[in-house]
Amino acid sequence: VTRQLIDEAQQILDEKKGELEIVQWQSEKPCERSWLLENAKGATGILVMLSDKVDEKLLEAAGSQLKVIASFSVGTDHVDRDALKSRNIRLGYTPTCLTDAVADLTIMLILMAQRRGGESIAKVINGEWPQMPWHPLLMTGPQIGGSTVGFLGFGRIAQATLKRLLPFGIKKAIYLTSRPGQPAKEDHFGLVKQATIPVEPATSADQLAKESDVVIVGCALTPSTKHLVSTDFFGKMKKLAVIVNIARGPIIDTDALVKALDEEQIFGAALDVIENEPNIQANHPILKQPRCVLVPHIGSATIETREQMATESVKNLLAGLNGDAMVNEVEL
Ligand code: 8YV
Repeated sequence: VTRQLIDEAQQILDEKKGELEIVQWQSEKPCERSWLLENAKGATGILVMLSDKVDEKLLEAAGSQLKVIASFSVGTDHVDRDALKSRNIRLGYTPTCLTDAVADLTIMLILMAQRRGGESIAKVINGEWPQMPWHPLLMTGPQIGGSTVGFLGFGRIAQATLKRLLPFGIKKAIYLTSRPGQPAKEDHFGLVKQATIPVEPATSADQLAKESDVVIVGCALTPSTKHLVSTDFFGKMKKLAVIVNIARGPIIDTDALVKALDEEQIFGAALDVIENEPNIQANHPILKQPRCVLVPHIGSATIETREQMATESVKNLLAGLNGDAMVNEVEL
């Protein structure tokens, strides 16, 4: 178990101590790879986080008795699924319990980007407020009502975000999935078929970039979505458009984003994730962009959600060990 857990989750695990030998990373710092490789040896189950790469090397280190990986996440890009499949190892994850928390944060980020939240807070903290001139357009940004919102990826979190956006009076939603131009396969809240505004599949990333006032990056990170948003994409976006990333950092090319902001090709950005997180150098140009808000991957960070993620991960781990049904299992 590569983290310390909380409350119910830790309790369920501790109650198993008579039956199972449990080896758990004890520090609040992220688990070290060398510790994981060493302690995985002989394990039948491993509970991991996003920063723990589950690859051939780890599976080799663990040995052929390994039955289950339980991930404390909805995303599984840190896991080599093919390697698990070929070894008949099951994979548990937590895809549903964090939907609301991440969708809530997405709303915060959209408003931060449109209403210049980061820039505003900085002005107050830097003591600039008393000197600020006043004119009608001071600190103004585009309004959320009336926006066309483009979703790159239209799964549960994106659809929960759309549900929250409807009362703001957005005009239209468009989305791109791995099947461009096709309606989303799953309609989690009945909005694909029956929203009060047009909700339409985009035929390409270009179309989505051109039409959207707000772009929400909410797709999985795969070889085909890495740098899906790069110079070309930014070049097609509207000057007053904003982009929000609540998925995975590498979907947006950070250098291209810095350039787009520098050259005022877009209005602003708000990111929960970024390439090479959490190791962002203090002098990274993105941190100097007043129109970019960056928060440290807190999408799922509500007390309720994190408790549930922890509990579900432990339940998935134990179910995998016992050959029982998991709360949520990835079909490999
Ligand atoms: C992290 C996430 O799991 O679930 C995901 O895919 O990106 C997050 O919810 C969480 O921050 C714990 O590291």
